[in-house]
Parts: sequence; structure tokens; C-alpha cells
Amino acid sequence: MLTLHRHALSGHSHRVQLFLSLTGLAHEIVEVDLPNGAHEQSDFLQKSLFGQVPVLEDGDVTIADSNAILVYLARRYANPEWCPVEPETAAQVQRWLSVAAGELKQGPADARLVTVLGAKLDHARAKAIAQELFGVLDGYLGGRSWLAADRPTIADVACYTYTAHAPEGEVSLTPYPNIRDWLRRLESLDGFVAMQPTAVGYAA
Ligand SMILES: N[C@@H](CCC(=O)N[C@@H](CS)C(=O)NCC(=O)O)C(=O)O
Repeated sequence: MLTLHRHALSGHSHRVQLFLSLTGLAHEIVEVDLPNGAHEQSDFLQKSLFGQVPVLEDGDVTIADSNAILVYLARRYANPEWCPVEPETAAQVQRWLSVAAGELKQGPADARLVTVLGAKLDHARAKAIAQELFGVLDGYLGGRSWLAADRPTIADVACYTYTAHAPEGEVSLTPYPNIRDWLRRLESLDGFVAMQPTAVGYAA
């Protein structure tokens, strides 16, 4: 049985839950009590070096980091098209995993951390990074349906949650119609599961 250790408001956790659901992989969910520091306890640190959710346990295998978990699940259990091995497409997937860990984290994810969880981060800077990212992304998605291939891959899954929930961090998606179309395409896939909203949705 696959076990996902997560927090319900963590977009990094949600991207894994989303992929488990899209691929129909049976799993159980264990809630990690971040507000009370469960992630800083030694038993959890043995699973997650940096004390972060999500963590996936698969028998004797323990993987931390959302993007690493997506790669693991796709390679081990899913249709190979979720994580292509053809070099050029694989590079495109990796490019967007890097965006998910880079600009998407520093922009919309951090902006939401400020508004939803009261994180002491520079909200104005995070919003500016988000707007720059979304401007580029909207142009890129103007001529294509998915980020890395002609079908959905783990790149789309990795970039979905913090984009869809950007309005919770006061980053509007109204100026980005191609992004909103892409979000809707992903939401129409069999097995899509939403992360619980905390404030406003993106549909405008
Ligand atoms: N690179 C990690 C980042 C995960 C991350 O930032 N998790 C947050 C919740 S969204 C967390 O556990 N924060 C607790 C902490 O860092 O103390 C991933 O992709 O999984």
C-alpha cells in the first residue's frame, strides 16, 4: 500500500495526491500536524531530511519531495507517457519540474503562504514573481494544450496546484485566459481531485 504523508493545505502535497488519483493508484493518507511541529520530530525527519511534506512510503521505499515522488510513481506504476523517456520530451518535463520548484514556489506558492498561513515573507516580491511567471506561461500556453508534450505529463501535475490556487495569495488569474483553459483541461481529466480551497477560486 502506498502511504502519502501530507498536510491538507500544502500544494506540494496536493500535486502528489492529484497524481495518485489521476493514475488510480490505491493509497492511504496520513495527515502531518505541521502547526504543532510533527514534521520536526525525529521520526518524521527520518522520512524527510528537510522536515517537509509530502513524503511517500511504498513498502521499504521512502521518498521525500513532491517532484521526486511524481517521477517515482510515474516510472514505477503509471503509463510511461506521464513521464516520457525520449530525451527531448524528458528534458521538457524536467524543465517544468524546475519551474515548479523555482518560480512557482517563489511566486504564487509564497504569496499564498503569506495570506493563508501568515508566513513572514515578502508578499510584494512573491506577487511580482508570480505575475512575471504567469505572463510567460500564458503566452507559452497560447499555442499548446499541455506543458511538455502533446498529452498531460507530470509537468502539468507539478505546476497545477499553486497555479490554480494563486488567487488565494492575491495573484489574480483573470489576465491569463490560456492558463485558465489549461487548468480546466487538467481538471477535466478522469480522477482529478481538487485541493480544498481556502479563499477565492480562479474562475473569473
Ligand atoms: N521541495 C519540496 C518542498 C516541500 C515544502 O515546501 N513543504 C512545505 C509544505 S507546502 C513544508 O513541509 N513546510 C514545513 C517546513 O518547511 O518547515 C517538495 O517539492 O516537496
